[in-house]
Amino acid sequence: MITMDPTANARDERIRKRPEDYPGANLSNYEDFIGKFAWDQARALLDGLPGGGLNIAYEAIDRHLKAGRGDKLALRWIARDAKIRDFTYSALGAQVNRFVNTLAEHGIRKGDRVFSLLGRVPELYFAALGTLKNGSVFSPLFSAFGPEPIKARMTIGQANALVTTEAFYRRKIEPWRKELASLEKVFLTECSANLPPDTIDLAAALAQASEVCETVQTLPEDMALLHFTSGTTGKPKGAIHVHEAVVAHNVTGKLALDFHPDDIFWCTADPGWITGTSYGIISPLTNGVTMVIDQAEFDAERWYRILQDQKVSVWYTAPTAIRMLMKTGADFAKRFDLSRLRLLASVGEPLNPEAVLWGMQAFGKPFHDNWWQTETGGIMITNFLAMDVKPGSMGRPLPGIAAGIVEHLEGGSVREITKPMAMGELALRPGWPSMMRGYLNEEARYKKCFVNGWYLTGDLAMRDSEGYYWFVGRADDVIKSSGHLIGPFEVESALMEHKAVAEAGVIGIPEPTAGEVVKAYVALKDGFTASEALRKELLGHARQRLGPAVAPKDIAFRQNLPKTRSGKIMRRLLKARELGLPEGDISTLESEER
Ligand code: 6R9
Repeated sequence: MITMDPTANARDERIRKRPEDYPGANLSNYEDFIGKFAWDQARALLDGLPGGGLNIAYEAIDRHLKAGRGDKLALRWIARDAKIRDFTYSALGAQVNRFVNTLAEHGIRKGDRVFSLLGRVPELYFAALGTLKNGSVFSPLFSAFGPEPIKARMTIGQANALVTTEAFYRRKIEPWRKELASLEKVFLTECSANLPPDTIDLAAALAQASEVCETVQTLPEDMALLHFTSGTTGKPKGAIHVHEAVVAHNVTGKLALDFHPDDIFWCTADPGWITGTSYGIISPLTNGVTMVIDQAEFDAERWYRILQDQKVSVWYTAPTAIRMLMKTGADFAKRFDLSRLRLLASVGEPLNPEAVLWGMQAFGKPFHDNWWQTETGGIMITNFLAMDVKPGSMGRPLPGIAAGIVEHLEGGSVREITKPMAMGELALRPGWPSMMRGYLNEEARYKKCFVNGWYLTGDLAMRDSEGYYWFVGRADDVIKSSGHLIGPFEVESALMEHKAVAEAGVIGIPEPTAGEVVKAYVALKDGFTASEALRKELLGHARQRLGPAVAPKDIAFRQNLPKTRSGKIMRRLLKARELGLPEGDISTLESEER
């Protein structure tokens, strides 16, 4: 039985675990395990390619086929209408091979960049694994992006091929396709009889392709994945991940998500964001578990039914979804048989202590928060199954990961602070296999992340005397809304394209369910007057260009926006004013703006 200590105060509160709460856990004694762990052991858990080299797709599928595990269910896909399509490891492998042969037939080779813009449909999974097996670089885009974020990412990434639906293509790609000379091949799903010019019907191509192929020889340091992320300023950054990352994807699945061969795993994240790729595709497959994929969007009853009917044992979700479930009450959860659930995990945004504790009421188990980033490629800090959970804490570092809290010193250097509960920037000692190898074509931005041998995460945090980490906030202006990372600059740029907008400043406003929502402040050009009609027009303009996942939910007009003397909009001040917080140091504010 998991018990809670009701006498403890918030920070000391803990959900105690006893050995019967984690029978057979892969990591049962943290200190002991940490002392013995080495990345070479993790490497040895994988096969590597025959003849040398390493390839993520080979470890995810072919290795299991070779070992006679081809009949095991790899992927159960639940369509929006609740119909089910099952793929064993060998059936999935056959589809992946068809995709590889299709790419090869169309001249897409090793190192070429293949983007996807798809909902959670089986073709997305064939494309991800097939691209990797072909030695090409896979870059998944979130299907709720509008044309601008898509164009920006495909241009930075110099896309050679794209897999998308005909409808997305017509609406989000075709209008600007000619501007991207590198984009040679466009594969379409859900095609009409009237295929747009210069595109390929993917279903027809797959049907003709052979089910047999060899893995293209890739080396551990060959580029495999390009995941876009956002910073405070400038364009989105393409974080480069290599095939070697699979070493971390695989072992963190065992250690943080406690994967065992019989597990049925559901990662609710979309592969358009890194959680949905690292843990929604690669980690479960390399660990040989069965994964469930739901095409539909969040719906409390549907989700409980999936957990029950699919006998999900390990569930990886996000705070926004947990908070939406909380709204429907713990009693609702109890109507379902959720007895197979043995590990509940959460990532992507701060998980409030109430949500951890609500897990106890609804499921008899806490949510296990964990922390990582697009840049780190895999889970870095987690509440392990076999360890007491402190509600509100992100947990402790994974074996092989050295974390610290650092303070910034004059002159640009940093120093570790070891005093318990002192706030500073969360930093990691680089060197684990899934660490990004760069931001594509952005050497300076990449280099800026490393100071005095630390990788600086951009998050503020504290560490307590037992080594548990506590999230405090972002050190920059990046926004996390429903677990999706949004760069304010990208939103501001889209607003600035409207003829009425002179300046735009974009911030995240706290919101109880989504964590934060995007809000924009706009100053108009001379000759334009603020009105409700114009506000609606701007909201529509942003939504059409950026898509619903990124566009602001609210826009407010201002005469001027607060700026520094060098002309940068002070988002921090916009936020302080919005929230009625102290304005802090405003010495750099341009005088006429005060
Ligand atoms: C995996 C992923 C990374 C940023 C990260 C931090 C926030 C992630 C968190 C968390 C509080 C947690 N974040 N996990 N904040 N508690 N458990 O989400 O990657 O989209 O790159 O976002 O998300 O701010 O720096 P990514």
